[in-house]
Amino acid sequence: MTTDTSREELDAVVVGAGFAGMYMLYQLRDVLGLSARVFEAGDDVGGTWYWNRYPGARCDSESYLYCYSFDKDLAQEWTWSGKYPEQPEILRYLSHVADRFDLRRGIQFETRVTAAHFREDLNRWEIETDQGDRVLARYFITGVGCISAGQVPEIQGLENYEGEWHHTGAWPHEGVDFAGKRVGVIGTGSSGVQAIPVIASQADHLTVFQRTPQYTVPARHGTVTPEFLEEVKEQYDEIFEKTRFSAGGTPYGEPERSALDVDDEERRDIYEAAWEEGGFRFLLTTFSDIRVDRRANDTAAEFIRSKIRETIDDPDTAEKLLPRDHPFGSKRTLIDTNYYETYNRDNVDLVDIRHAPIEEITANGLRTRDGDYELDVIVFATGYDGMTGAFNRIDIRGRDGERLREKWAEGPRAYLGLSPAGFPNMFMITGPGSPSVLSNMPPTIEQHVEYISDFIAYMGEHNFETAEAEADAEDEWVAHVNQTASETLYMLADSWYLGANIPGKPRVFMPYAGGLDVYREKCDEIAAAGYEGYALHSREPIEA
Ligand code: NA7
Repeated sequence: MTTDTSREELDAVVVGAGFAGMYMLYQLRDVLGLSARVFEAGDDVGGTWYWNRYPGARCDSESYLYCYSFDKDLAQEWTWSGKYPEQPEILRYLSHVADRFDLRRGIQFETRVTAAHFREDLNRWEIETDQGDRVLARYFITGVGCISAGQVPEIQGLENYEGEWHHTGAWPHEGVDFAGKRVGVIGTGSSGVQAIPVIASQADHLTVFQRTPQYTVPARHGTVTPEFLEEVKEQYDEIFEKTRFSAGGTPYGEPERSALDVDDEERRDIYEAAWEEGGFRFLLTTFSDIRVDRRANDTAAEFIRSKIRETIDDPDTAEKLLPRDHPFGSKRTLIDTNYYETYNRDNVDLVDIRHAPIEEITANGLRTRDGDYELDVIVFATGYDGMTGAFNRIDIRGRDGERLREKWAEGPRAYLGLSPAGFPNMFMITGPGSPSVLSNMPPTIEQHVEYISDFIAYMGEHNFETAEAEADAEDEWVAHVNQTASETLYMLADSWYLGANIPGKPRVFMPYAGGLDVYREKCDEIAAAGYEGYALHSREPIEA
């Protein structure tokens, strides 16, 4: 970075034009009246939903909850087509929001932020992009997404592969033609589980390479009607209020009964009903203890295993699909449409790469320890360098030139998962250490954006120049995040929540598992106490 100060100056720079960056821009520009610019790598809005165009890509939150709540008219005028919105529909929704609030005017597309350095001499962030932009901004705000840094595993030989290959998170806009082709999908997380049934229906042959069998619950799109989606609008005030003050960003309510306090028949009936209803409700509304008590969890896990055995015709395939090495819900719960049924198709094979790992990508396919597979297309549904990957791709430096990626070498650290100590006036929307991915995303994003916006307004009113998390407050928060996670079953799975999918990444549980409701309360208390835990410095030196 140069030291020239004659460059454009803005009140705020925001990185990313997904749900988070778009709403942040609206707050900064239209509510606070500040100058702000969003830098976005894609050529339009959408974030995750701009990049994830793989077949079957869909949201796992119910459509009427997967939207902004900040504008009543917006909520009333948009009508979803079904229970879970498909990627193109969410993109249309976000495009509609961008039009409605004239957001594109404040977004610079096809521009990646490469560096953000805090200039202590100016009390400003100096931001550089890959398009040669250099701007100064009082506030540096990230809306980079929790799962945006795609991860293609380093498998020997990929450079020699003569077929076509794609990562689900960087899918070609023109689509991929699978007709008549032999396709391999590596990975059976949310992306793989959504893509596999659709690819199977289009390809000549599909081979699925599975490392860890997962628990997946049917989505059941048919259980929501157009009438319901219209009716729900009349109750939006109440629904959004419940959502805001819920643990998981849904209005479903928390179950009170324990899975261990009912007899086998009643428990089975409750699971059956939730299985028929489909989706996250199976995890969230059946029993109070399946996420915290291993014995309770085992009852849900065994129920799902029984469903897998019932569904799969071939017992060997069923055996390979049975998840046994982690509790249900300890990895991200999956929601599917015809996932298990797909393995009954003649053109689909399942290969267990836990026992026979992939050794090499060859010119014509891939080789596992047990044999060769000829493939015309390889789909990497291999996930993301979650929570921290997108930050580490930017050269972010705070006070004394400290690099964020060095500060986070042993795991991410930030007060409230929002503000890293030593990085004044930096805010991370749904950053590591906040509820983020453990909640339905729009409410958790709105909570953060509104907190940041209120904080910035407060700073203006009180003539504060910088806000910086105090190291003690950060330490306490990080300890609290770790303590909260240790009381759950999340620690028992090798998940991306823990960074376990990335070789060499420190094993630290990154989201805050205490719930959006509890988190919101803490943030509100902190704000009411004059932003306790932050050192606030005035614009003018205070004379003694
Ligand atoms: P996920 O959930 O991280 O799933 C990635 C899948 O790829 C999972 O089955 C992994 O197996 C597998 N994987 C990852 N690396 C490898 C290697 N090196 N070899 C073989 N298999 C591998 O990513 P998704 O894109 O599906 O979902 C991300 C989030 O999007 C999801 O959680 C939702 O929040 C939406 P593993 O289980 O690690 O053994």
